[in-house]
Amino acid sequence: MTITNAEISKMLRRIAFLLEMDSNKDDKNINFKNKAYLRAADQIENLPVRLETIYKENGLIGLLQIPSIGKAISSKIEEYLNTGKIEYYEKLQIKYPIDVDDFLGLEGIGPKTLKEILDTTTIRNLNDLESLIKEKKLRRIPGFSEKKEVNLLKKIQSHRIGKSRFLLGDLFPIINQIENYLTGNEKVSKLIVVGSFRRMKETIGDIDLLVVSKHPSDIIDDLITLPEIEEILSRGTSKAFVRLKNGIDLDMLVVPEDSFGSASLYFTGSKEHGIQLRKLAQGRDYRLNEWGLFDNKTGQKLAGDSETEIYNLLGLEWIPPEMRENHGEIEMAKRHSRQWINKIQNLVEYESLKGDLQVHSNNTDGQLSIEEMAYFAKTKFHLDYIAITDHTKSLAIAKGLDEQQLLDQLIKINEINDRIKSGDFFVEENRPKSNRDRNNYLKEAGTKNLKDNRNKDDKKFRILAGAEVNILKDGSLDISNNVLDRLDIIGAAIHSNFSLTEEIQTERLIRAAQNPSVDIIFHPTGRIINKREGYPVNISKLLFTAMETNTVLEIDAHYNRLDLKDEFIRMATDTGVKMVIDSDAHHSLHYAFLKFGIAQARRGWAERDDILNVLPVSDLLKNLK
Ligand code: DGT
Ligand code: CA
Ligand code: CA
Ligand code: ZN
Repeated sequence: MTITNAEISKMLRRIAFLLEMDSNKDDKNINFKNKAYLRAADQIENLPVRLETIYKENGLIGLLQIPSIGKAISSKIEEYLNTGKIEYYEKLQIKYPIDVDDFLGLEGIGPKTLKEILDTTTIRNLNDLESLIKEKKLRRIPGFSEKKEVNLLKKIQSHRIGKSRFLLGDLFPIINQIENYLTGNEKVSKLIVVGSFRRMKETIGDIDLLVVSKHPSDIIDDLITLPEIEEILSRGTSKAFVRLKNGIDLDMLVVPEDSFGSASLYFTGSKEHGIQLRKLAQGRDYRLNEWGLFDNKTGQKLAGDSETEIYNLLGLEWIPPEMRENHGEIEMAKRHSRQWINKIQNLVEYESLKGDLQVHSNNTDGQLSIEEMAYFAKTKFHLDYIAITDHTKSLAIAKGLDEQQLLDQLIKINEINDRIKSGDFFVEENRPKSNRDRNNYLKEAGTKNLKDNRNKDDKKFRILAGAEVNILKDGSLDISNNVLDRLDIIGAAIHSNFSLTEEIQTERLIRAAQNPSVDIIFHPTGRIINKREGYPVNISKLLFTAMETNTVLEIDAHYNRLDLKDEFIRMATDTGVKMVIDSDAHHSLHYAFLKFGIAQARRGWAERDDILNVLPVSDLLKNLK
């Protein structure tokens, strides 16, 4: 039996949910327990190595080396891996016989509220809850109202839609595993993941995989024995359609070498982009499909093995997948167009960021110390600077810092910077070790192929002292300007009062941007993909103020935010408003999210000049207000 990371983390989420249901409001211990399960679940979801493998190779000790996995949780994982069950969970399920999965991630009804509903009703799943609302019975329970019913019904609906599309970042580890597994097969000569995944869309409906091989049937056999697969929906001699255990479908097609380009062009999409290309082909009396580009008159195949060749024969330059949305790229990509060639040459590139300007530490809701965040930023992700931007005092749930704590943190950061300048901060012996040794784990965490340039310019690494200041209801900040001005960089963000009108929200952001201490507006619309739409903002007005005040807008690279959206990024580049791409890291592993921010920027056609943190730190600072 194989149990995937996704299954384990889901199981931990179920336990966390039931634990929270089971807790009294003021039982600190239980609250702590349930959060520990959630942290472990987050960690496991982002793990590039299968837990089962770690367990097979190193046993319980191996599990314990993973950050956020302690004794209690590791032994439950062990039990799950060995027996497929966790007794602790089964017991909780007897007490609360509900379909937990239905409620995981449902906004508006958390475990505690559900418990209140269960005290007076016998609902088991989401359908029951929906019926309860439709029968106008929920409002009879204290604390509910007609208005809440209407709201909740909307949330249930968007929850259902959300469940059918997956976040790009959630799929990354599993797609990498499948890619690695198949490319290890000597019968596979080429492999590419196409579809919305190659276009790096924020959410993915299904995974499309294209393989070149002379032995299609063998490859299909190999694919369908993957432990990640739940169900084979259909299989042919050169294609397979399967469902993975995490619920997403995977479409695999094996094609001959000389159709690789045309097939990847076709299946990368978008559909609208493909339709335009086929129109261009028709205009030249050609026919374009997944097998190649053909001349209608002679029936001859003109191209097929390379995308570039096909684009060129259609009179176009090659178009990066992130731009294939029929948003004007086809008109602009005319062959030899200077404008287009410049655009592509200047498009912001993966791996081009020199720093990360939204990083949290364990002084607030981050998981690691400032030293650790700096150490791993440099040694594992090859960044030259980070800004520590912890939350500020009015964000109580994140233990936000007050003025004095910010100034204390500034002193601490200066000390660390001094240690860095002295030259030996980044040597292995000085690796910060907080609670347990995570070396082995980080070694495995996909960093093998990064060049080891340690020592060369270690001394230049710089930690900027910053803050993620909270924007209050009226647009003022919760920290006074004279303290903010002593820090290097300030991001301001909205974390409360989400239901105000567009006019008021825009006014709040404009006022924050007009504040001379604010350098960046963090995650400007506050959305959480599939969960929360974000507060309404008049982006044009915000951009105008940003331009006038030289305020930077952030592209938050965390894959559940990716806020700004691509269309807003394009508006920002058109307005000349500068942006930064930040990981919003609460753990060093989160630096890996930066690539999603870059993808988002590329989907918004942003160029290097539009993104300030491609610059060295001194130039970056010169460009801030
Ligand atoms: P998704 O899966 O909803 O996130 O989005 P895609 O873009 O991956 O869409 P999918 O998986 O349905 O199809 C993959 C690609 O195949 C799509 O981007 C373009 C191509 N394709 C699929 N169906 C059609 C179609 O009916 N017409 C055309 N022209 N292309 C199609
Ligand atoms: Ca797809
Ligand atoms: Ca598909
Ligand atoms: Zn924030």
